[in-house]
Amino acid sequence: MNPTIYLKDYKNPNFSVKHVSLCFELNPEKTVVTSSVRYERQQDGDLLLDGEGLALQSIALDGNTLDKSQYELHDKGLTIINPPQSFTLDIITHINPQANTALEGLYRSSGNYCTQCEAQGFRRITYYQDRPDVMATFSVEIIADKATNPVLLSNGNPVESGNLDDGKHYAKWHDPFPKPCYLFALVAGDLAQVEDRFTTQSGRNITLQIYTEAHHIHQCDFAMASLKRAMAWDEQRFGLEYDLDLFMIVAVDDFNMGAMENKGLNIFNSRLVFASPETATDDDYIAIEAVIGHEYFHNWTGNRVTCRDWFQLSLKEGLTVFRDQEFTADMHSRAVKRIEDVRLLRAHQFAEDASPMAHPIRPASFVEINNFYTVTVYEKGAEVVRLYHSLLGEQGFRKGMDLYFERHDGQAVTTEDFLSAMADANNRDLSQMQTWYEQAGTPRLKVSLDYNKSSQTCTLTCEQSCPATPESKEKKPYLIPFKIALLDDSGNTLADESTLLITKEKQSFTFENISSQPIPSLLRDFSAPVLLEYDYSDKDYAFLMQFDNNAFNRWAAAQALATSTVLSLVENPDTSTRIINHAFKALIANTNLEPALKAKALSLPSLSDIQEAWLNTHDTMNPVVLFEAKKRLKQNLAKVLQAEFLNTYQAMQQTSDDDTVDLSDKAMQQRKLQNVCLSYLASLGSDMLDLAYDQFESANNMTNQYAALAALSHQDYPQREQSLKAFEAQWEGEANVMDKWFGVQAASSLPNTLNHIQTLKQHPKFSMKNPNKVRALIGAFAMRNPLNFHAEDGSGYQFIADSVLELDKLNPQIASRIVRALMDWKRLEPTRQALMKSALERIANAQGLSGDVAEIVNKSLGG
Ligand code: 7ML
Ligand code: ZN
Repeated sequence: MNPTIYLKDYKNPNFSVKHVSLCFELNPEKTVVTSSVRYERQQDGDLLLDGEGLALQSIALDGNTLDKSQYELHDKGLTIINPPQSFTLDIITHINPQANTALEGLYRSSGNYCTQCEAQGFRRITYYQDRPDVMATFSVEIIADKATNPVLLSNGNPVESGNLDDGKHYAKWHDPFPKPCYLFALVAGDLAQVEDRFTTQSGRNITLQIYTEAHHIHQCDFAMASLKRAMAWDEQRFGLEYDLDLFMIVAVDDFNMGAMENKGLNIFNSRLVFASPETATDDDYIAIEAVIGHEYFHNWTGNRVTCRDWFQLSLKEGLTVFRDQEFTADMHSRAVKRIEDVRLLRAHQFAEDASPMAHPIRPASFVEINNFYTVTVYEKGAEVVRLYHSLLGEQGFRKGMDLYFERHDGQAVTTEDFLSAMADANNRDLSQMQTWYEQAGTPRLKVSLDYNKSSQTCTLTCEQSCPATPESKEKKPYLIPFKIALLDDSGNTLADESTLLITKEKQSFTFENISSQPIPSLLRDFSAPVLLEYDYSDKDYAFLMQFDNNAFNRWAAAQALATSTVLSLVENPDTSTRIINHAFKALIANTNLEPALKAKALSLPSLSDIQEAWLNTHDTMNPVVLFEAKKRLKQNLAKVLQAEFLNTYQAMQQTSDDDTVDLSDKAMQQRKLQNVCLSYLASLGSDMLDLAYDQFESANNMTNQYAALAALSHQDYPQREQSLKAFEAQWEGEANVMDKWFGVQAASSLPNTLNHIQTLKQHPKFSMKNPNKVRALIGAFAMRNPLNFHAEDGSGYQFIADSVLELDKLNPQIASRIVRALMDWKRLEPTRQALMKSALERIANAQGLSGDVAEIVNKSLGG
């Protein structure tokens, strides 16, 4: 087992770096990396260089080859023993990009070279102090065969290029901004490009380029347009301008994550770049714009101001997610965006916070940092940044951001530095915000209302608590901005919207001149990442669904009503669904609601949401029972409201004479609602499936084609096979579309799905070495197929265990993502609990397990 690393043990590096010169002689199996680094002593001690999987060729200090007694070589790095005050270290290493299936460091994707260095990939390229608080300027020379690698890219500005002997050529790059090595990037290969330009608010001209394989270059226009919108938005909203003259994006097929913000040279998973209406869904379009924004925004929140150490990851990620959320909200519907973000948080982050992997947004310890790129660090981290925004307002938040950059540009800092900038810029004491960084677990906010008719006063009493989590049992109270309003029984406000500041464990707020018994609208816009507990009846939810003048809360009420109904159905299958039937009927009939909001409110809560709600009052659960109850509610609503769904389905259908696809927000919203209706209707089976089949046949865009295929995928329907075959034949040449094809089959609730997945693993387009394929087939089975994953014989768990063991040898990061599906065995009913635990134990006992997987497995098994 690898050692645990603690935040409290942080020490400054012994040496700072002035400048790094790198030279790469690229070769698939033996790339020669020459590094020349100027070091300066900052404090006593040896120079500790990280390095993994490197073949050391030579090492020289100020030109003199080091004697074996002057350094120590071990499997995690190299120690230079007591070197002088300042010196230059020259090191030559050999690496093998072709054999690199972990996709960390320098590797090959579709015959091209690319890198991924965050968090600790640079140590797989050369020996270096691989830590973000070591910042330096970089010069890079790349030498490669010209015919196979006409394009040679690195960070910063191109300096020089030319031809060499033997059909080789070279390019030199210089990045003038000091950066940590995790932002280093290199790309080489046979790539096409599109180019555009952007003029900054101060009048500087920036060249923008997107690179990818030639046959995809026509699918990069939307990404380019998104980039320009992101650049303009960051200037308008935050006054932040781009700093180099060149900004490049490269799209590759083999990538562990979504994308990476390397200085001046962002590298993207191709699924987050390529878009055409035939191949990308509307959701894909919105995601591409958001991620292009996210990586671009990192240039200031991450690159210009970076993290002192990896415990501070949320400093850059929480803040940058907040910024990309605001970007999308400003470009599209703010309410829809808020709903989507909260849905994601509640479905995945709340579950993580209740799991053995629960950790604060700033963890106090870790074994493998790659395991902490989590929904907690990212999404809860963004919620915590949003708390400052709620507390300080847009202007106060902006003042805090300005001071943060004024103080820390060019530095590697901590979350405390961010907190201080926000507090100092606004003359506020925000010290209680620190609790959000230090404690894990989702806070509970229990609220009760007391109305006094004679005094016309209403008192809200709020009690906060937080369940015990691995890092601590005792919890300090949080600072919670609690946005509320009080409504009368026709939806008029009795007390206008206000934000109550909760600071204590228990606190009361009294409102005057309240003329009738109010219905409270609580936690508006989800003003804090807490679990609200208030004793609403189903009738209250139905009322709020219709009359709350906060759009987010109307959605939240619909979700709560559906969850409450599902839980009642579990307890008693004969429970009346009259209230939700009526409420949904009124919802569909409401002509004032934009279609996307209607679609959101009609979408039933995720199973994960329902599970969390169930576990609020039970120790264990049977996911299959919860799934079946949700399915029954869906079918029941579809049956009762069939005419309404059908009418709306037809009303939302768009026709165009020339077969062009309308990508306006309005058209996207209509497709959203159309396909939510289709999903309800298809749940009824039989002739309703013809509707889906017709849509599949006639669709001219991926949104409708995919939604129809997904609707068919769960049904034993004569044309199901035929549709899947047609889709495969149409899209076998488009890797990212094939991922949808794999995914839709892996998520199918039909019996025998697991056998089918075994067959699909042999499909020529499937590869265990490609993370997108693994996520599409194996990830989808574990995450989006509760019925088959939780099969009563344990076959689903064993399949995931087999897959994890196979993957761990190729790509530990991906194996470690998949293994989390087995982590929550303690929450299952006894039979499944034992089966899942034994699958996990089989992994734990395997030889040569990676540190990545071992950390998750050990935490889950309580080691
Ligand atoms: C977040 C990323 C990583 C890991 C991208 C890798 C990143 C680290 C990188 C929001 C949108 C798209 C991708 C990600 C994400 C997990 C998620 N620095 O920029 O954060
Ligand atoms: Zn990021």
